[in-house]
Amino acid sequence: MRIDIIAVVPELLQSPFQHSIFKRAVEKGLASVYFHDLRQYGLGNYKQIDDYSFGGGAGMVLMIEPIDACISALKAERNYDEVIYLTPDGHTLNQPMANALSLKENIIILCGHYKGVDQRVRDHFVTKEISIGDYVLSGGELAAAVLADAIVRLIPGVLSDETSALTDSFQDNLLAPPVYTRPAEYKGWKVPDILLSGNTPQIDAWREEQAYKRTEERRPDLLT
Ligand code: 6GU
Repeated sequence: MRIDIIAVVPELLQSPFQHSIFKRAVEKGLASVYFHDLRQYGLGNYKQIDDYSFGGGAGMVLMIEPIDACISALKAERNYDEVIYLTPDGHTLNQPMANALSLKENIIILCGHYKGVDQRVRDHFVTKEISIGDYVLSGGELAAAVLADAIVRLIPGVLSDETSALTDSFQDNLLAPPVYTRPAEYKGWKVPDILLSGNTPQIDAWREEQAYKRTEERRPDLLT
């Protein structure tokens, strides 16, 4: 999978992609990520990318020309399955959306900034609008890192233990159960006996029960 990210502050994006999951995915040739500085497509000597909102109101709006120039340059090179716009008024990201996106070949992620982008960008270039939750970030860059992480770790072969994505929270609409590692006792705090028993069917049953209890307590909405 190839991911092209268009951002106003691409510097915010560098570091998360140089470690762990992304690093491994890139090294294995399973994913590649490219960053594009919208400013490079800006208008005139000042490389203008935003302007005042028609009709008045506070906040600048990202202009259509630089975004069209950047997206068109990318589309001239290859076909894209999706052009995703990250915005707090998008559809809230969930695991099924991440699963579906992990099967795509090439995607563009456009990060919003300021008061957002000219509506015509959304009407004519964008194919999906995604929010990462009900709170407001200063820009879409960090949201892009979150979205890309959620997608890339699901590409087959990226995780070393193939089963581990399957037992994630949300993958079966249940939160993950508690996990423990050595030592079996620390300051008198013991690991549940069942996990040390070696009885796999009983351990599986315990984990499922714990996952259910945790979900009921914290996220009853997932059970309905
Ligand atoms: Cl995608 N962008 C911004 N600016 N804020 C957000 C968001 C996105 N998702 C949640 N909050």
